[in-house]
Amino acid sequence: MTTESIDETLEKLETTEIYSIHRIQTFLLKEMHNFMYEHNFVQLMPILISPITDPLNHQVRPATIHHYDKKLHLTASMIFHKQLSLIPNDINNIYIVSPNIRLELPELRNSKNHLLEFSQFDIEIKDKDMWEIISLVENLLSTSINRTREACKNEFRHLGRELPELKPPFPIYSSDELLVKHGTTFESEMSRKSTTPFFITNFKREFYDKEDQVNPGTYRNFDLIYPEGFGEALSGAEREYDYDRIIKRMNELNMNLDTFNHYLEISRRKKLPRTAGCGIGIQRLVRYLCGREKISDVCIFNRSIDSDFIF
Ligand code: ASN
Repeated sequence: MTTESIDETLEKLETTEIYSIHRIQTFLLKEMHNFMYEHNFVQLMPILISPITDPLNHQVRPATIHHYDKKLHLTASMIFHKQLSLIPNDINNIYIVSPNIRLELPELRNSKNHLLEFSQFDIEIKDKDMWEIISLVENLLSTSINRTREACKNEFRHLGRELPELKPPFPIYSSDELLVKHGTTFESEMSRKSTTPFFITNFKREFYDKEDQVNPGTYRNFDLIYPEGFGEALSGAEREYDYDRIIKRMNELNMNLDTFNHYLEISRRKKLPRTAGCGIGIQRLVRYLCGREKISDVCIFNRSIDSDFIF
């Protein structure tokens, strides 16, 4: 654990750099909200405690609290609430700026792209496929980033960051193709070499990312990767919604079905809508825009995995 002293905390709070970073973040989020409003999205408020949360694709320490005799999880992502909120007939597009808690294990201690708590710009749409989400998110990010680049020239100058203009469409690769070509470190290697963000499709991960029925063993999901070595930006997918399919995927991953009994009951009653979506890590996005070394460099309050933070 790296201990953080009062002097170090004050030093960070007193730099003007952190204010330039947050001015950029403010403008960026304003543009992203405008985009969603213009595209008819309904904004939801975040949910912070729930009997179920995202099981994630990697192990984290449990983050739970108790209320009476009920055990509640702090939100790891709002994936299930996103799906459920699209049940009403007239609601088709939703998004949330959602705080997520992930008590990462020490293995990720040196990661420059992980925090114990972060926020994601989380999007879900009814009756759309992954290609439509890819095209929406590419449009959302390139429009908002290019406008921020123009509007925040002074802040970028102050940070010494020359952010290139984004020119969609971004390239799309599949993970199996990259694995053969570059080996297991394809993501970080391609991110370092690339000058444009790019998508990678087809990862085997959480049960809720849809398996391709035509090509079993392949998955209708994707990540967006930033260039210049900034790594993963977001993950997204079409979702499993059919009861039998969900049970099959949960069993493959040896999950405890009892934990999800109410969610499963909704899908058994055929109420879970067919949706697709993605979640953009906001601090990762700001780190890329501002060209900072570590994700904690863009946070006023440090939430690095091994930091013994005092505020
Ligand atoms: N928000 C992500 C998604 O929509 C899931 C996650 O953060 N684990 O796919």
